[in-house]
Amino acid sequence: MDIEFVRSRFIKHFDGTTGSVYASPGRINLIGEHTDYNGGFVFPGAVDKGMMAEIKPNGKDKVCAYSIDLKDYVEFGLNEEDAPKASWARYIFGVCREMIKRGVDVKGFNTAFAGDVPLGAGMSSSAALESTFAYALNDLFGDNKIDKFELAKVGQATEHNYCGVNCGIMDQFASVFGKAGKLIRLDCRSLEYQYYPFKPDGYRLVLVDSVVKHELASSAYNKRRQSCEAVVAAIQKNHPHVEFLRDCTMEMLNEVKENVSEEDYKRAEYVIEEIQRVLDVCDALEKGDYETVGQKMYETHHGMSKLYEVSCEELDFLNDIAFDCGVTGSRVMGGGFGGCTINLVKNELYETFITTAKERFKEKFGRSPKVYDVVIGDGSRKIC
Ligand code: GAF
Repeated sequence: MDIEFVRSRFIKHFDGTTGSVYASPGRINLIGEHTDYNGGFVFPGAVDKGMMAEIKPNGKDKVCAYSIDLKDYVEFGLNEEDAPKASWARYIFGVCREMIKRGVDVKGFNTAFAGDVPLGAGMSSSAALESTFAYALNDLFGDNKIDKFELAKVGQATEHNYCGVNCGIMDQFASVFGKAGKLIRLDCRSLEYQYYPFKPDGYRLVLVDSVVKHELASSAYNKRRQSCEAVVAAIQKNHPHVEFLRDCTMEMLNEVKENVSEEDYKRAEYVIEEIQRVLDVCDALEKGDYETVGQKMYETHHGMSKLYEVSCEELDFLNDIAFDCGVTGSRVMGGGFGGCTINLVKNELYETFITTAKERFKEKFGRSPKVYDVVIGDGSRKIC
């Protein structure tokens, strides 16, 4: 993301002066989908693409926000009843409100922002936006008294309270805590985390974007979470210590098979298996065993498609192409219902895979998928 680009738009749109510039990244996730809100493990990393905002206190009691990419301008006050209608502005409004709730004396400001993380690709552009503003408001109005864990929670609470998505903590955590060249193994219950160097010798990590974004993805996402909670409630009757699906075994799930719907059973089966897969992949990565990493990725795709049912025709097709081309690992990434597959590809297969994926996808769906090479980058920061 080019700072001069954002700065020039800020100057042009406002009073000709400059403010401070902040940035936060989107994320990839090697493995561990829909495990975060089940108290499980995830294995994400920040990317070198994200959101950047120039911000300057304006001495007024309102926020004046300009989305450079959408060429849209919104003003809003800082009280609860001032929530803007534009969905992009609700992210900024939500972050302001959540910071105020945590005792930060947020005042009015001008801001212009832009992003280079692809929208709707499952790379979490919304978390990048939330983290950028949480980090900035903490610096500008909060003497940096809010710690990084809480900044991630501010973004998550924004999704819950202002955007209608009951997401887990993975995206915001990866955006705030990202480190160049490192994946993060995160325990989503305790928020204990470890950085894993990620430089797979002889392989490339590449995203293939189906450019599909399904309507109703948020309500379908929330419904998945409800299914998991329903199963936990059933298991708790026999096992009161159980807090999340993370605490459940397949034996426990089978004990309540007759008491939960077939659909909820499948959802829980996927989550229990997926949490174990994250741990297996971490072990495999430590041994440099990329074949196992790849095999687990395919298993995740199968589970997301057949049990959790968050894949779609286009993503299943891309996964099949990867398999046919001999790609080591491939799966749908992020919440699902569209977006990208993440692929672990041997260097020598890269060109063949990308060419084949583009050709076959175009033949079937009449348009080309987009391709992004993954570079693992740094988390939230002040640029200047
Ligand atoms: C979305 C959510 F925001 C995350 O919290 C996570 O649940 C992910 O979907 C699926 O793993 O990105």
